Amino acid sequence: MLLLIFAACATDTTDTGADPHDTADTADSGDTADTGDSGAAVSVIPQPLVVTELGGTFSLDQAMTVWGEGDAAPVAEALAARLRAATGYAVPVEAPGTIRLALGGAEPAEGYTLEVNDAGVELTASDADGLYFGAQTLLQLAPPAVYTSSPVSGVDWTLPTVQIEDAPRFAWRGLMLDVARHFFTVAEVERQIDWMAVHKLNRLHLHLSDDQGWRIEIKSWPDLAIVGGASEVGGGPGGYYTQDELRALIAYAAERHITVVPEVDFPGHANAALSAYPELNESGVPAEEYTGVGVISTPLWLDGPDTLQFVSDVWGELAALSPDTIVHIGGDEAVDINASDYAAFIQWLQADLSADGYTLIGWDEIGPAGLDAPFYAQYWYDLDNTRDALARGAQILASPSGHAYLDMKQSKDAAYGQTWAGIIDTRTAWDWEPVPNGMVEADVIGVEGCLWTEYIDDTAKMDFMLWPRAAAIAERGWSQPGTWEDFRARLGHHGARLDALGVGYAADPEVDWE
Ligand code: TNX
Repeated sequence: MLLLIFAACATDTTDTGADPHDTADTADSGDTADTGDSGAAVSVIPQPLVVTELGGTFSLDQAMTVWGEGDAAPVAEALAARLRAATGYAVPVEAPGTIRLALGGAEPAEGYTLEVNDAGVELTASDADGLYFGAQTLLQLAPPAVYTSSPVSGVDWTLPTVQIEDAPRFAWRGLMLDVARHFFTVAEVERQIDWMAVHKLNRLHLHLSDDQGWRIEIKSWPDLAIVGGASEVGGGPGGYYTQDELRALIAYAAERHITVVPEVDFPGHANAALSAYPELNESGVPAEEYTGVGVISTPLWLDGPDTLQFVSDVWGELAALSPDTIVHIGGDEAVDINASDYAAFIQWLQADLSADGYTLIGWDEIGPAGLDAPFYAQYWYDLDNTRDALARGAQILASPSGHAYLDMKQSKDAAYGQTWAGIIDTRTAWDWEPVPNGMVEADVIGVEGCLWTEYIDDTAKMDFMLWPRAAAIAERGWSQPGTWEDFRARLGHHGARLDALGVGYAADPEVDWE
């Protein structure tokens, strides 16, 4: 019997101090002791809280059934569907169930208890999220072929017997995709949603506007999408989501227990919007389309007679589509707007959103803007701004660019990627402490990996930049701190799962891929 409880071994989260648009290497990778254990037969990412191996095995055969009723039924159906696809067995959802899912446990939110014993599998949770995440753990106990899309023959579908008690360290375990610099279709984003679910990531933050493109249909300002959507970095065709498409994407994510967080970025990074409507420009003529790779940040004309109505209309439509009450207002790099105008705009936007019941999150620049709680600040660059936000009652979402910016190169000789926040190999994406110095755990709502797409123009590059580093971020958000050696060993096993899923991941040479 092996009991694995992970001890704290934190590394400092410090300000990167780097200029985000400077090319210097400034990674601050912390160090942890290499004393971990590979976890033997049970090798799960993200690492569960308590794993007790019972030393036996249990086999799933063609007679297996799955059972769950009420709110457990959709999770039972999803689990059965995955098992059906991989094994080719019938896997009916019927009582009493070889694999039994039940709500009504005393587990913490999103947590679960999973036991595989000689008689079958018991999965309990207090909420459907917990059951869903527990089902993800169960799948990782099975051979990696459990992730294939068509039946594989000759596989012995054996599970180790085990007791697992698990719950996330943080409530928000996110991934941000910048679909503005390059556009990615609903289907392309859904692939990533599938893989996020495998890793218990539960927030998909979509960066829907930037200088190079506008990606969401706004019915009251149709040229935003039609004109502002027709550009991207490099001069490609761009694109946008209709509201129906975004609704479908949100529903697809929700079935996988992932909440979509939409962002349109104001008051900076507004060039695409300004290119669509002359009246949003002080000059009275539309801004010129921008398709460069370099970061500019065209500001909104805050004194314009139509500007606030425009922003209010955009958010009126977008917030109504949002599945949650937290929406992302951007707020970064408004370099051409003075601090008091910036603060007045952000405060106005908070009031406008809160009148409709929404709470905002913004990049850490919103810290000094004088907002009132509740709100959230996404720490990416400036710890002083982040501390200002905390002092105003915000909770912090941790995306320190030196660890969580997945658009950085993973090695010095990588063919593409940024370097201003450092070289981020898998270890650097894994090895950091989400609670910044001087803050406590309750100050932090969670972690988020960010993929900016100036250099990412197809799904092969997207896969390569996201995986396995997004798995490292997922572990940072879900699990207690552990050792790199232990994660490295589990990741070596995990490669076969990523292969079965069809993920074109970067095979970091530090990992012994099996
Ligand atoms: C900084 S992060 C930005 C983005 C760029 C990114 C490139 C942030 C809030 N702003 O506009 O895409 O650097 O790494």
